[in-house]
Amino acid sequence: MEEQPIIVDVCEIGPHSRYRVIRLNRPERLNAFVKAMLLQLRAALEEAAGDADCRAVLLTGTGRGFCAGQDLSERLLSPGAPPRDLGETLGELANPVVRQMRALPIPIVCAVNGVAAGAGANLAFACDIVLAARSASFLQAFARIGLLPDLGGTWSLTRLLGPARARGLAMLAEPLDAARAEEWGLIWKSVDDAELMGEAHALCRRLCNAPTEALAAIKHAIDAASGNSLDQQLDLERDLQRELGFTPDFAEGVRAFLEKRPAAFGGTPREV
Ligand code: LHQ
Repeated sequence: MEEQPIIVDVCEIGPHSRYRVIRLNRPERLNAFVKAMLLQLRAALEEAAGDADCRAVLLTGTGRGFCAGQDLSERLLSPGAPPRDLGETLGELANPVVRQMRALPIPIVCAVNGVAAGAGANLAFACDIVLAARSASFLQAFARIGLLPDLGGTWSLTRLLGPARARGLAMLAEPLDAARAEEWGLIWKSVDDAELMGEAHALCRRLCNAPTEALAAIKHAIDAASGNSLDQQLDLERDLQRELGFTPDFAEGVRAFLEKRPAAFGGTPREV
């Protein structure tokens, strides 16, 4: 049977509310990236962006690994052949995926089901909420083969951990287990292996019932924070809060609080 490197499932939550599960699916290669996989990942994210009722994405891997980064067998040189242009692969295939993930106005939950190495680790860190199975590990494998962290790794590691730990991980290329990744603030949570997918789906359901526009604003503001001064960030918060103050979700949130009942958010398709 022909390989299907990306599998997408749609989970319906209610009227105008669903989430999409995107699964990296080359388990015999620990879901290492090949060109078709990056192209299909891009298409799957585009579909999610274009689906007005899609309120969260769950990204995970099939089998015992999450993703082992670039498939290195695609990079093996035959004698005399010129080296492949890695900049082209990043510029045309991988970087657009990270840009799409950050531009997507809904949360991306990542369920790291096993080892996440090289570009695979940094794909996880490009998500919004990262859960990892206790047995999973993160490996900035790049320096082992003469490369630097890509897919935004030098940005996300520095931002999440600070330069001291970012340098250590990138230069020493040692694995970091899920518990330590949680302790360091690199991920949201590590959970028992058997509970990973249950927790990830529960989070997605919760996010589907959350105020969609507020989540989009939170994602945008937190991403903008590292490039902004406090003054700029205060202005951005003012502008976003102004917009949120006019949403039905805000009105419902306040009403529900005062009526001492859980809020019933959403129900209208988001703008695409
Ligand atoms: C693999 C791979 C793999 C091929 C496991 N390729 N077969 C550049 C350009 C464009 C876009 C994106 O980014 C990049 C940069 C990068 O991503 S560079 C980083 C590339 N990745 C790595 O260097 C990681 C290589 N893999 C490993 O170090 C290990 O496999 C890890 C630590 C991930 C897992 O170790 P184990 O649990 O001991 O598994 P294993 O090594 O036995 O792997 C299982 C199979 O998967 C094995 O094949 P086999 O036929 O022997 O069963 C591996 O050869 C294959 N595999 N990673 N990246």
